[in-house]
Amino acid sequence: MSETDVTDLYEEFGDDRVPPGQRETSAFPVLSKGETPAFDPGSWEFTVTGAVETELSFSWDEFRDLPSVTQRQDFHCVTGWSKLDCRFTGVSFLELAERAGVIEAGDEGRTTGRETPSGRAVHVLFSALDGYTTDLPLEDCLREEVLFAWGYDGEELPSDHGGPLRVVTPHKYAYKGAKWVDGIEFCTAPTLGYWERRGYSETANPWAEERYS
Ligand SMILES: Nc1nc2c(c(=O)[nH]1)N[C@H]1C(S)=C(S)[C@@H](COP(=O)(O)O)O[C@H]1N2
Ligand SMILES: [Mo]
Repeated sequence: MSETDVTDLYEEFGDDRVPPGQRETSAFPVLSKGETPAFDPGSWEFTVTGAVETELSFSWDEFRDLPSVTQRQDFHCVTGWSKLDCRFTGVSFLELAERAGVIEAGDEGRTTGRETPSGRAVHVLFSALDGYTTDLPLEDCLREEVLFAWGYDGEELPSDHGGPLRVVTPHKYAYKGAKWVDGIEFCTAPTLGYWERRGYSETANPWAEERYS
């Protein structure tokens, strides 16, 4: 399977691949606010709602039939560790945003939030099976490396790491990547997720050390 290496995305943000204040680790620690939730492939449903032209929902089988990509990415936890060269396989955020009609390619391939009857999408709220939520400005999500990942290192994503499906955000601290994700809502105004309400940064750029707000 072909693989795209996006580990050079740091060049957009800073001089060093490992962001300031981070230490490289070879382990892949598990960080969850609670227990790993149960996953039932028969009843699992993924929804795309909010300021879109067409709200979408997918069963597990339908989600797995979506076009997928494999990428080599780095993973930066706000608690100070970074794991380099993770291989994630999944569906790009752009793929879902296009299917729902959130975005429209402009002249130079740029994307903009589109007006819908409920307004213009500017923000995204991710939800998950354990009740976790996290949010990001829409423009920070409209990037090829934001993936809904079901595969890790050629295997199914382990449940502790968010299997069956998690978000990965290699350009952000990893709390922006909802494990056990089961929905995205396109919002017409900024809204705060679980850690963001508790003082963590909304934008979470590791190269600017945006840890807390
Ligand atoms: N649903 C859910 N997603 C989550 C969390 C969580 O508690 N619940 N923790 C976040 C935090 S703080 C981090 S650092 C990463 C950790 O991912 P990992 O356990 O695969 O290392 O997941 C993020 N996504
Ligand atoms: Mo974290």
